[in-house]
Amino acid sequence: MSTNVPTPVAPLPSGLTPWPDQDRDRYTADGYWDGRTLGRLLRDWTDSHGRRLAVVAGEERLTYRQLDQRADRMAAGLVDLGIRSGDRVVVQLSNTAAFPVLFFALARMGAIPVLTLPAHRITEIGHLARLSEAVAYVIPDEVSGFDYRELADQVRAQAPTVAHVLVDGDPGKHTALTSVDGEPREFDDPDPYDIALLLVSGGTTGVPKLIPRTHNDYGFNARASAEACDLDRDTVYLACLPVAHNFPLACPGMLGAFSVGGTVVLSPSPAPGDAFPLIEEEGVTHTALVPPLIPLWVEAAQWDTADLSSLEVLQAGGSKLSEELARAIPGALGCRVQQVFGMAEGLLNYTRTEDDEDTVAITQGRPMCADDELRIVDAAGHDVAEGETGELLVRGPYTLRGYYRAPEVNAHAFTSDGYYASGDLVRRLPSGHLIVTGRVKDTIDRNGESVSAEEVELHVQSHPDVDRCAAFGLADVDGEGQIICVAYLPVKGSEPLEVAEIRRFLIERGVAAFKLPDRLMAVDELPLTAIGKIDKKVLAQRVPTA
Ligand code: OOB
Repeated sequence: MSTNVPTPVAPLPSGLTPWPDQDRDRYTADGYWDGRTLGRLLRDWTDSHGRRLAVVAGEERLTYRQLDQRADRMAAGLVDLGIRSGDRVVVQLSNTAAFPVLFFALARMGAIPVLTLPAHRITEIGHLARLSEAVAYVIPDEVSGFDYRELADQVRAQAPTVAHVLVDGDPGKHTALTSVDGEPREFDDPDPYDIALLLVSGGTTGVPKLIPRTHNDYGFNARASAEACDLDRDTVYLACLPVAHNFPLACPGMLGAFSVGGTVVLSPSPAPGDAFPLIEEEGVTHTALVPPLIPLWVEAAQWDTADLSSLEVLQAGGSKLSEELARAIPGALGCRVQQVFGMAEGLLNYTRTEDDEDTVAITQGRPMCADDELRIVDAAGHDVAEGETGELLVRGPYTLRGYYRAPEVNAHAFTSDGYYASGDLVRRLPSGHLIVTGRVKDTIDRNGESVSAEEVELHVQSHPDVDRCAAFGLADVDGEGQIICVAYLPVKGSEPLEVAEIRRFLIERGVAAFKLPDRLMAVDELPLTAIGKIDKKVLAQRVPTA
C-alpha cells in the first residue's frame, strides 16, 4: 500500500524519525516509555538481582553484578579509544559473553550499535558501515572456518570512517576487545527518547535497511514481551538464534529475561548438538527458533538422549509455522509452542498461555500492547471488511516512524499519519489473533493473474512425497509475466516427481489451472537467510535455465 505523502515529522540529527509530540506524551504518561536508558536498566536489574546468574556462555558465567561491572569497564575503554556518544559501531559478534558486555557498554557511553548477523558478508556489512558512517567494527576472530579479520580489511577499504576493528579472540593485526578496558566512571546518560540501537531489516530482497530503536521503545519491547510470555526470575532463556537479531534479543529474548532477573544461556548455534546439551545442563525453560529449524529438533529428539524436560516453551517465529508442525511440537519436544509474528520494525504478536490448542496451532498470535494500532487494508489503502485478508499497517509505542537515513523508502513505507506498511498479508479473527497469509510482494504474476506463493506451497506440500517446498516466480522467457516455479525437498526414499504429476495432483484437489506449477525442481536443501528463513532469492538463482 502507499499513500505517496512523506512522513510529516522530519528526522532528528541522529537519524531518528520521532513520534509526534502527542504520541510521545501519551506513551510516556501511560508508562510504556519510562525514561530509562538501556544502560540504566542494567543498573536497576543489578540492584534487584546482583548475585543472580545473568549470562552463561561457554566457560563463562556472569552474575548481574559482574556483567554490570564489565560493561562499565568496557564503556570507559571505548571512550578512551576516542569513541563518542552518538557514534555508530557495527557489531557482528557470535553468541559469546562479549555480546551482552559490549551491548551495555555502548548503551552506557551512548554509542549506537548497528546489530548485524554472523552470516552477513561484505555486501551487507560494507553497505551498513557506509550508511551508518560507523567509526568501529567489532567481530569474532574466526567462526566455522570463516576469518572475520579478513572481512574487516575489506570493510575498511569500503568504509573509510571505520577507524577501529575490535576482535573478540585473537586480534591479529587489529585490536583485542579485551584491551578495551578503562577505569569505571559515570557518563552522561544518553537521551532515552533517542536512538539506542540500529537493527537490520529482515527483508530478503534488496539491500538491508536500518531500523532505529530508542532506549524507551526497546526497553518497553523487552519488558512487555517478558510479561506477555510469563517470564519470571526462574526463567532460563536459551539464545540459539544469533542474539543480535531482534527475536532472541528482545522478544522477550535476552533483554526480556534480564528484565525479570532470569538467566540467559548463549548457544554457539541452533544445531541440536549444541543446544540440547545446554538445555539439559542449564535447565533451559524457554527458547526461540525459526520454523525451518524446528524439524531438525523434532527429528534429533527422537534419538538424542539429552534430557529436555526442563523446556517449557518453544517460541516459533520469523516465518510461517505450519499447523502440522505446531501440533507436532508438544509431543516431540515435551513443551508448549508459542507463535510469534514479529518484525524488527516493531510490532510483536504472541499467542498466549491461556490460548486454546487450536488458536496456538493456527494463528500467529495477537498484538503485545493494547495501544498497538492495526489496520488491514486493500491495495487502494481502504480498510477491508472484518475477517478479510489485506496488508497489515501498524503504529504504536514500539513501532518505528521512519527507517534510518532512507527518505525515499520512508515516502512509501509509511502513511501520512504514521502507519508502517508491513507488506505482510494477514486476516484477523474476532479474538484479535492474526493469521499471516503471505507477503504483498510474494505473489507470482502469471498471465495477468496474481498467485499467492504461499497458497501454491500449501497445496504442493500436501503431496505425500513432498517434505517441504517453496514457490516463487521466474521471468517467463516466452511472455510478459512470470511462471510458477516450485523447489521441493523430497520425502526420504520417495521416487522423483515430475511436474506433470504435481499438476495432476493439484487439479484433483480442485486447484485453478492458473495456479499450477510450471516447473518443479527437487533440492537437497532449501537455502536460508542470515536468521534462517527460506531464501527465495537464492533459490531463484539456482534454477537451471531450461
Ligand atoms: C522477525 O523479524 P524480521 O524483521 O527479521 O522479519 C519480519 C518479517 C515480518 O514482516 C514477516 O514478513 C515475517 O518476517 N514473519 C512472519 C512471522 N514472523 C515474522 N511471517 C509469518 N509468520 C510469523 N510468525 O522475523 C521477528 C522479529 C521479532 C520476533 C519474531 C520474529
